[in-house]
Amino acid sequence: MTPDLKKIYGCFRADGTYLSGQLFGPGHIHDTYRIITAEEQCDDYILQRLNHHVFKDIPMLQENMERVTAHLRKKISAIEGSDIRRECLTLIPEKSTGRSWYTDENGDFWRMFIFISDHKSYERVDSHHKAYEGGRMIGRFQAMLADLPGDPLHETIPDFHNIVKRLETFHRVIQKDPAGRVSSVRAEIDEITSREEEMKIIVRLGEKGKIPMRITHNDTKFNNILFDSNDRALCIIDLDTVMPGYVHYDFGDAIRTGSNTADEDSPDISEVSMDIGIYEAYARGYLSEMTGTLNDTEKEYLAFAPRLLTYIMATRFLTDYIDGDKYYKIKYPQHNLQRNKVQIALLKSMEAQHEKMELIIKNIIG
Ligand code: ADP
Ligand code: GN1
Ligand code: MG
Repeated sequence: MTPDLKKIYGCFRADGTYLSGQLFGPGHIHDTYRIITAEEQCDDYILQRLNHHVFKDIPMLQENMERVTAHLRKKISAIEGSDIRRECLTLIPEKSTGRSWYTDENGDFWRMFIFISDHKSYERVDSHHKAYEGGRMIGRFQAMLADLPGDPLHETIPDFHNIVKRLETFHRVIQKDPAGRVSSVRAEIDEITSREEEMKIIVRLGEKGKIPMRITHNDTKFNNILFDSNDRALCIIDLDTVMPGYVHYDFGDAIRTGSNTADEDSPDISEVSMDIGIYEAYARGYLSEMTGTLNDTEKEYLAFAPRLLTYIMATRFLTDYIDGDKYYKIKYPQHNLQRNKVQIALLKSMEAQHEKMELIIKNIIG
C-alpha cells in the first residue's frame, strides 16, 4: 500500500504545496519517493522511508548524516561559484521537533532532502571523462571529510566491509541452509571459498597498522554520484554508510560498479567484464585529489581493491540468496543468485587484468 505521502510531507518544514509523489530511483535499501511541489519556484523533494532492518539505529544514523552534511556544506560553500542546493544533500527538519527525521504511527522512520534538480545518474560509465569525474569527486569527498571535528562517526552498520566477518556470516548461513538452497549452489560457494585467504589482506594490513582508518563513504556505487547536464560530477549522495573505513573500500566499489561492461543485474554474464580504460580514468581522477594523502601501503593495494569489493558483493549476494532473500530488494526469485554470478564473472575479468591494473597505478603515481 502506498503510504500517505502528502501527510508525511506535511510533517516537514518544506516550502511548496504537495502536488504528487512517486517511487523514484534504483536504490536497493530504502523506499525513495520524489515529491513534486505545485509552485514552479519551489524545490521538489526526496522523501525516504528508511530501512530500519538494515540500519538498526536511525537516530544514530541521522546524527552522522547531520554532521557530515554540515561539514561538507561549509567546505563546498567556500568554493567560488558553488551551488550548495545541488552540490550537497540538504536535510529538511521535521516541523514539531526540528529533528532530521520523522516517525510515523507504524514506527517507520522518514527523512527528506531537497531534490537535486537537473541531475543525471548512471549505473555504469560509458566515457573516460565521467570516470575521471567520478574518481575526482570521491577523492575530494574523502579529502573534505579528513578534518571532520568531534568524535569518530558512528558505525551505522558494524563491520560493513569486513570480509572476515562477512565470511563468518556466509558459513553460518550455509550451515543453517534456511531456504534449502545450498545443494543447488555448490559451484558458486566454491568460487567464494577458494579465494577466502587472499581477500583478508586489507583487514590484516589494518590490524597491523599499515593502513589507517579514514572517513570513507563505503557505498561508492556509481549511481550514488549525481552528474550535471554537462556530465560534471555534481553531488555525492547516499551518505548512510559514511563512517570509518579504508580508502580501498571506496576506490574498489566505484570500479566494481563503474567499469563493468554490463549492469550489476545483467541477465547475461557473457557481457560482463572490467573495462580497463574506465579503471584508468577513474584512478587518475581519484589520485588527482588523494596522491599526497595516501601512504605507500595504501597506494600499493589500490589495484587490488576492486577485486576485494567485487568479492565482498559476490559473497553478500550469495549469502542473501542462501538465506532466503532477506536483505536486498529482489524482482524475481533467482535475482540475488544472478547478481552473485555477475560479480564472479567481473572478478575473473579483474583477475585476468590485475598486472595491468597495478602498472596503471604505478604510472599515475610516477
Ligand atoms: P538507497 O540506499 O536505497 O540506494 P539512496 O539514498 O541512494 O537510497 O536514494 C535512492 C535514489 O534516489 C538514488 O539512487 C537517486 O537516484 C535518488 N536520490 C536520492 N537522493 C536524491 C536527491 N537529494 N536528489 C535527487 N535524487 C536523489
Ligand atoms: C546497496 O543502497 P544502495 O542500493 O546504493 C548496498 C551496497 C551494495 C549495493 C549493491 C547499505 O547499495 O552495500 O554494494 O546495494 N547498501 C547497503 O547494489 O547494504
Ligand atoms: Mg543508493
